[in-house]
Amino acid sequence: MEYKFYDLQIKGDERGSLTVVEGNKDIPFEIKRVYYIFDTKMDVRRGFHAHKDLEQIAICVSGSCKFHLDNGHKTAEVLLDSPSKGLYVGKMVWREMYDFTPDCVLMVLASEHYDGNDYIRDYQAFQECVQNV
Ligand code: T46
Repeated sequence: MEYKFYDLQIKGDERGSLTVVEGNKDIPFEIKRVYYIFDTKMDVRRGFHAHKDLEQIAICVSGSCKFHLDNGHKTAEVLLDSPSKGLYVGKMVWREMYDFTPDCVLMVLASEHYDGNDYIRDYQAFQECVQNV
């Protein structure tokens, strides 16, 4: 399964906390895009796709949410509940995000610019791709 956690260093002092992520240093790719998901309504499930080439690191900078990950052979349920916890999700992993808390801000660092053609949104098509590898 192409996922793993990165422990992001917290630089805390009497004023509070600061976490930094540097591309190609703290994480294994150059950061080309940042987006964040917030104000997610209760019981909403998002995602429902895999990426052909994109690699990403997801960080809950506030609140928490869960990821359902699936590589076509194995699945995993993963909790993101700390701004110092980065979830790496590699290519060809089906993802669904759920159980967003009302204060959840899910920030995602991406290895590529946005490209709608990189998405596989049909689960059957995803299964066929990963079974043929
Ligand atoms: C992912 C999970 C974790 C853009 O125009 N540019 C962007 O960079 C992104 C990410 C999205 N969009 C547009 C496309 C849709 O019209 O924003 C709208 C919502 O995107 P989407 O339905 O793909 O959102 P999620 O939450 O299903 O998935 C997102 C990312 O798209 C995806 O890469 O891995 O978060």
